Amino acid sequence: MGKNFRFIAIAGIILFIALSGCAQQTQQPPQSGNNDGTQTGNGETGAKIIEVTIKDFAYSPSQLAVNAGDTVKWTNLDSAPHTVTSDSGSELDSDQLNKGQSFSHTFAVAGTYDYHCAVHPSMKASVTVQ
Ligand SMILES: [Cu+2]
Repeated sequence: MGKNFRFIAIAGIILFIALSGCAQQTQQPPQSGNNDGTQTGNGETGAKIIEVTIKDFAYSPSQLAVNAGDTVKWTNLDSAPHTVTSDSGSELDSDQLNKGQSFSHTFAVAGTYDYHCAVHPSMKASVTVQ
């Protein structure tokens, strides 16, 4: 009788510890990190970063279609300085980009955004946001 009671008590304590251990584990978030909303690509929102290179006095690709919420990143590979400047309005208004420098912009509103280089106005391109 006394032995049985002790066994049941110990078994109960072990069971209690095991259960509370499990409960603690399930309280942890399923994923660590990536919860700050700054994920780049393959996140739940599907927002992407699309790269445009500036080389030989041209934007490549010069015609670009993106989704609202996407970010476009221009990188100047030329020795000459370039900018990313809206033809009208102020959606795109980069500083002068020297070789190796980048400019990023996130498009929130659908539309066609024509832009040019303020240093070389013959350099033209556009981003269409859908
Ligand atoms: Cu330029």
